[in-house]
Amino acid sequence: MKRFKTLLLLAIPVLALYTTGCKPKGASGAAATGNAAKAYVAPGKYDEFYNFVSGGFSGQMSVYGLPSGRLFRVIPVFSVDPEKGWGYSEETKPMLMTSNGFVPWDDLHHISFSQTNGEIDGRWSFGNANNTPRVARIDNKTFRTAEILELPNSAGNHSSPFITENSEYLVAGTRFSVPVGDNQDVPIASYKQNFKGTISFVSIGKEGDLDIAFQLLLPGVNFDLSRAGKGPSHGWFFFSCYNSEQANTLLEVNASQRDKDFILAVNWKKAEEYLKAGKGVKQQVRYAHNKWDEKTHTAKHEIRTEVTVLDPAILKDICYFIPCPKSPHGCDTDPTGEYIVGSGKLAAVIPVFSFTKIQKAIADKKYDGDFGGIPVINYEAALHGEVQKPGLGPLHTEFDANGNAYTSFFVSSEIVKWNVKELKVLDRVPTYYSIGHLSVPGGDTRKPFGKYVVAYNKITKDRYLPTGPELTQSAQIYDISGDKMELILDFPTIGEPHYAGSMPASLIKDKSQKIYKIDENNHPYVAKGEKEAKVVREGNKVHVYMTSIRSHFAPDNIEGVKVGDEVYFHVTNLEQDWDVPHGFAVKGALNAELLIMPGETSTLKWVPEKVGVYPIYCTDFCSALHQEMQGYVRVSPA
Ligand code: CUK
Ligand code: CUA
Repeated sequence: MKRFKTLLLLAIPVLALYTTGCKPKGASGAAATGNAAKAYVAPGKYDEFYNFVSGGFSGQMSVYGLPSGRLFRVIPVFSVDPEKGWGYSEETKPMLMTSNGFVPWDDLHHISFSQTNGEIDGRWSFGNANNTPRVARIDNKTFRTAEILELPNSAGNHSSPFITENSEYLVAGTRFSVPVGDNQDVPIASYKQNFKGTISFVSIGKEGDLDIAFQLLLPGVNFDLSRAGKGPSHGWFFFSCYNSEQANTLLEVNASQRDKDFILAVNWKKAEEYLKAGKGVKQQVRYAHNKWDEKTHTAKHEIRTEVTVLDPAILKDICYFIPCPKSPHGCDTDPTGEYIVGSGKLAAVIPVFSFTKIQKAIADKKYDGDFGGIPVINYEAALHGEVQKPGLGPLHTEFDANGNAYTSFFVSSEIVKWNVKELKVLDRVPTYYSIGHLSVPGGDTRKPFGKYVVAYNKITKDRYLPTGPELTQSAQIYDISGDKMELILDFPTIGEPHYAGSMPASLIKDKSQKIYKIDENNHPYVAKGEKEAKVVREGNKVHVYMTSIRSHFAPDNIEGVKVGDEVYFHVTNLEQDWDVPHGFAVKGALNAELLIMPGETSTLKWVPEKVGVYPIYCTDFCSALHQEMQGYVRVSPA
């Protein structure tokens, strides 16, 4: 408690800096030193990296160019997006189904990429839904969310998605511990007895398919962040966890009493052995699995009903706790796989653990008792060393290819570069302001590309033209190719950015999908040419098989629709050229637009409530005659 107070006191001058609006030295450094040229990508030229950024409470993922900071695309993931019809078209609605029904929003914090041999391979990106626990896989060919899997026995999927070095698993730890099993109606104050945390190991198939292989049942704590082991530590996972006090209210007095919380080390290869040996317990639970089908251009939603749970308090050699100073947040493994960096938000040092020492401590049973039946490894026995006085409020760490680490400091608002082996601080640079995550291209893999570190900030304050009470969220790019980090660009982001990842453009750009072949379109309501355009009535359902091509719809005048009918506009875009989507909207429809990619079919459902003649039109400027791309629907009395 005392230590915490001192830290707070230290933090006050730094915080005061923000509230007085005084600019720290170097705030306009980029322009002054001409560093902006390093972020300059000439018009018509491509960026070197794709930068995928979490959209925080927007629930989406956005894609930027690095180093230009130019926004290329917002990929709708967990939230509806009327601009793209995501969650509005009949084809995409199933993607947002959960065991609780249709959920139109979530909170996406972390990004990860598929890997082969510990290197980014460019196939897929993954994101987490923090609120209604889910994980998503994005197909990097189409920049579209291809799969969403709900996680049962989880409450707040913050600690996710983290990928093993050959994409064997996507791993997800629950943020909130909750009662697990049949009896959910227990007093909140019975946290210690009844609340459990879980970690889900989701297998990733050859085609990317997500499937819960097993879950680990753990004592009630909050899992925060995690990284897979790599190289020598492949087969292990490391999670930060806080609230080892097991308090059910996280006021400082409760949850930050302890001098140390934990890092949880998980031997998942061992867990696999137990699973094979039939030591798992099957549990009946309901969770959604939603998958996009490229052939029918439609998502399928199913409810799955079973998971297998392993209990590491009984199966002794899967899990180990390692003490870690004060409210660990980030937990990162370096490119060699030997060092594990813990970042206590309220700690004054950065502890670095050694995988070799952890193994030895386990072999020699250097334990300080147990926590919920899981051994607690002695701190010193696992420790490689501590970085002394690095800054205030360490959060997250990324790495370059030269043995250096870059840690974000929320409270002192800076990035600190330090040497992993020697634990020596090498450089520090201010961020504007209060950085959360940071990201080096490949900086969480065995092969970091270095070059840049991007800061994702929590407070924007005076960096942009005022826009009312809230300013844009913001990121900053620093050149790290020299000894000194240099700020080269500020750029705004969508939603609150948490983690982000970057990969060389060469991994994706030539594989990027340009069109869908109309001959291969197996949508049940496709019209492969204007000759197939038609209106079919089935009871009170009206199916309009519609085509769109520059610059008309067929049919474009529709009659015979009655008030209260369910009208389905199945619009097929006949175009076979890159970047020629057509849009579709109906006046007054309680829905969004459709944006239909070349060769694809999308469906808008409309139940007209009033007699009238309703205009329809294409929303996406597609040719000189785009404005002529229109029509009418006549609605007659029922
Ligand atoms: S958290 Cu946002 S700053 Cu959700 Cu990864 Cu650390
Ligand atoms: Cu089609 Cu505008």
